[in-house]
Amino acid sequence: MSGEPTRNSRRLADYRKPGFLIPQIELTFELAADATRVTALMQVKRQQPTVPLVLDGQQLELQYIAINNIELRADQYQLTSEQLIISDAPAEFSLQITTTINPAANTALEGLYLADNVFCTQCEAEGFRRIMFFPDRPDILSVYTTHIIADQQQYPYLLANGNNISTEKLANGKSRVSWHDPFAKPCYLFALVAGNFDCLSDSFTTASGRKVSLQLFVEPGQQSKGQFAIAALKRAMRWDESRYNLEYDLDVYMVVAVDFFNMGAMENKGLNVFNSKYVLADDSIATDKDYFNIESIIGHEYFHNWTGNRVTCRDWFQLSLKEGLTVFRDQEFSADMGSATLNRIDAVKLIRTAQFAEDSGPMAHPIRPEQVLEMNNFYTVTVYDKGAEVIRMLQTILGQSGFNRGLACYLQRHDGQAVTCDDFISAMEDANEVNLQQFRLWYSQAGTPTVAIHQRYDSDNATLHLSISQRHTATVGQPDKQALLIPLQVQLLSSDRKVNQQHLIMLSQLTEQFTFADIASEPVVVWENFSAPVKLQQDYKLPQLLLIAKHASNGFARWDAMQVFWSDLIRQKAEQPTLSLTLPDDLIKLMRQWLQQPLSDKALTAELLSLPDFDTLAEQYQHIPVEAILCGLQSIKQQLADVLAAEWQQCYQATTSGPYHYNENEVGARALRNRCLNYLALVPQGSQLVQQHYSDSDNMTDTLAALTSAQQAKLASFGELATDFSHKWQNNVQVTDKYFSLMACDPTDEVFTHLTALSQHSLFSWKNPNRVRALFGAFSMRNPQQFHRADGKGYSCLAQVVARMDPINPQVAARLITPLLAWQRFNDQRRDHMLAELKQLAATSNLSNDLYEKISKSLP
Ligand code: B3K
Ligand code: ZN
Repeated sequence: MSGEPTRNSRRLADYRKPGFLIPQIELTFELAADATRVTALMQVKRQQPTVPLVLDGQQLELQYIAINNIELRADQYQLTSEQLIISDAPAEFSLQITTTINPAANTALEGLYLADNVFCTQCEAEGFRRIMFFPDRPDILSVYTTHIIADQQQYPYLLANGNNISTEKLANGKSRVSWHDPFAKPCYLFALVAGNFDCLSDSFTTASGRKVSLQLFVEPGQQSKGQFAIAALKRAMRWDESRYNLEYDLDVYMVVAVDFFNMGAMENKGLNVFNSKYVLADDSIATDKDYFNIESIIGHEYFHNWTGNRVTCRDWFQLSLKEGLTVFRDQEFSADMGSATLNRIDAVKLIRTAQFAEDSGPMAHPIRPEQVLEMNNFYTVTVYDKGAEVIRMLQTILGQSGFNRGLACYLQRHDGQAVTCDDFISAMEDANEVNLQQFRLWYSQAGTPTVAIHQRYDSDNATLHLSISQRHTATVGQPDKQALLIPLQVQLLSSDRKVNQQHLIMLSQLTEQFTFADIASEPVVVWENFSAPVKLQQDYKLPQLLLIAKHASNGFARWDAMQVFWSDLIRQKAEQPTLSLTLPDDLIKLMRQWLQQPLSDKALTAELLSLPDFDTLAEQYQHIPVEAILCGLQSIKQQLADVLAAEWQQCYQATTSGPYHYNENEVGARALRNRCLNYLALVPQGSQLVQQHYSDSDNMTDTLAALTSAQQAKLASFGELATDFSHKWQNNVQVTDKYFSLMACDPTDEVFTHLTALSQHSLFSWKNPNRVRALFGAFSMRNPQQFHRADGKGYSCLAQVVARMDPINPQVAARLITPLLAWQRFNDQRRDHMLAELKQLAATSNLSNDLYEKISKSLP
C-alpha cells in the first residue's frame, strides 16, 4: 500500500452548493443484457457563475451528447474515467446524453445490473453514475419521467418510480412502459426493475381517504410467500398515520423482491427493492426472527418515504439524518407490534457488540462522518444504530409529544429539500423552545463515553448523593473530547421497596453531583432502557444485582443486571485462570424461580436465563481473552444445565406449544422452550429430547433450535439431523442459506471441510451476496471458536474469501473484512496472523476503494 498513490477522500468541510440544478429529467432505457442504451434529456439551470458543469459517470460508453439539440464536438467537453466536464455551459439549457452500459457484466450489483434474469437498479449511495452521466449527489432534486423498452415475453413487468402513465406494445415483440414521479427526488432514489414476476395486489385507504394500490412482486411461484410482507406494509402505513400523522403520497406503492442484492432493502420512491430474504416467508420456512425482520424492514423502507425521500440529505456525510431517524422509527414501530422490552434488549445487544467495537477500532467515526473515501463503507452500525440512539435520546429529553412536535416542524419546514443534521436539531429546538447546542456534539464526536456513578447514602439525613462522571477516550483523529449532554433515566429502588422513584438525570459536565432528599432507605440506582449509548459503571455486587433482576420495573434493567453479573464472573476467571467458577446459591434460586414460574413476558424470561454472547463479553476488554471467555461461558453453561436440570425439563414441558403461529405470546413461549432445550442438550437425557424436538417441529424456529442445540452440545446425532435437514430443503434457496449458516457455525475443526464443500454446493454462487454471507459471514461472525483459532486458520479462510470477492463485489468484500480490522484487540499470536492476512490483502493489485479504505486505516 505504501507504494501506491494515496486515494482521495472527500471531506464534509469541503461541501459546496451545486453549480447547476436539474429540475427535470426524462430517461429512456432500451434494455439489453450487455448493451443497454440509456438516453437522458435534462433541463439544466446554472446556479453559480463561471463554474464548469461536472457530471459523474463510471463504466459508461458515451454515444451522443448535445446541448439544445446541437451535438457537442469532442473539444467542447472533457471525458475522464470518472467525469464528464463541460467548461462553458450556458445559464439554462437542455442537455441530451446517450450512453450504453453492460448490466450483465455488473457483478458489483450497483447501478443497473442483470441477475437471475431480472434487470434491477441500486443507486444509493453513488450507483446512479454507473447508469448515466449526472451530478451524482443528493442535493440535486429532479422530477423524473422514465420510459422502459424491453422484450415483452422475457420482461413482462417494466417498473420505475412514481405513477404509471402509459403502456404500449411495440411492433417488434417489445413493450414500452412510461412512469412519472411528481415528487422531485435525488438520483439515489431512482429505480428501475424489469422481469417476470408474480404480483400480489392489495390496497390501502389512507386516513384522509385516498386509495393507494399496493403491489408486491416476487419470483414466479412464490406468491404465497409474500402475504406476510404485504400485511406488514399495511400495518406500517397505519402506524405512521397514527403515531406521526404521516400519509403515503403516490397512487401506487410497489415492492419487488430479488435474490441478488447487496443489503436488506432500498427505499426508492414508490418502488422499493427488497432482498428476497426480507420478503419471502411462510410458516414452514421462516423463523420467528425472519418474520420480525420482514416486518421491521418493510416498515423501515416505508418510513423512509417521509424521513429520507420527502426530506432528504444535503450530502452523504448527513446520512444519519435519514438513517438514524428511520431506524428509530422502525424500532418504535416494532416495539408497538411486539414486545417492547425484547426490542430494546436486541437493539442494545447490537450497540454493545458491533457498534462499541466499531467505536474502538480503526473505522471509528461520529454518526456524521467528516471524511469518506468510499461512501458505501459508512452504512455502519454507528450511522444507523448509534444514530437511532441519538434520536431516542432526543425523545427522552423532549418527551414523546415534544419529539413529535419537533419532527412535524422538521418535515413541514423542509418538505422537498435536501438538508443537514443541524437543520433537524434546529427544528427540534424551535418546536420545543429549547437550546440543544451541547446535544449537537453527539453528531461530531466519535467514541463510546463511559459514565461512572458513585453513590453515598446519608441515613441521618435520608439523602442520597450521586457523583456522576463521564469519561471520553481518544478515537482516530479525535484526541480531545468535550462533555456531552447525556440523559440518564433511572429508578431508585430500595430492598425494602419503600423507595421506588423514577428520575431523568441530565448530565452535562465531566463530573457532577446530584442530591436526592427524603430517601427513606438506601436504594440501588437502576439504569433504565439504556437511555444513552454509553458504558455505565456502577459498583454493584450480587445482592444489588439480584434486587434489580428481581424487582426493577424496567424489563431491560432486569436483563441488564443479569448480564453484568455474568460478565463480572467471567472477568474474574479471565484475570485469575485458576479460580473455579462457582455459581452463588441466591442466583440459582432466582433462576429456579423463573423456571418454575415464568414471567408473563416469556421472551424476557428466556433472556433473563441466557448468558451474554462472545461478542458482548469481548467488547468489555482492551485485549480480548478469547480462551477465557469461551471456556468461562462453556463451564457456566454446563453448570447451569446440571444444577437446574430438573427445572429446565419442567419448564420445557410446561411451555407447550400448539400449531405454529407468529404472535407475541407464542414467539415468547418458543424462545423460552428453546432456551430450556439448549441447556438440556448438555445433560444426559438431552440427546433424545433434541431429536424428539426436531422430529415434532412444525416450524423453522423449533427445527433450527434443535439443530443448533445439538451442534453446540456436540451431540452425536447432529450429523444425522443436519443431513436430514439439508435433504428435506435441498430445493429451497432460503432454507439452504440457513443450512449454510448452520454448518458454518460448527464449533469443531470439521467446519473447514464444510466450508469447502458447501462453497461447491449446486446452489452456492460467489456472485450472490446472500449465499456468501450465509456461509462465510456466519463463519466469521458467529463461530468464535473456529474463527478465532490461535493458529490463524480462521483468519486466513476469511482473507481468502475477501480476496476472491473483491473483484466480484467490493461492497460485500468490504463488509466481510470487518472482524480482521480489530487485530489490536488480540494477543500476539492472533494479532500477527490477522496482520499478516491484512498485509497480504493490501498488496493485492487493483484493490477496490472499499477495501483500500478499511485496510489502510487498520494497518499500522
Ligand atoms: N438506504 C438503503 C441502504 C443503501 C446502502 C448503500 N450501500 C437501505 C436503508 O437503509 O433503508
Ligand atoms: Zn434506511
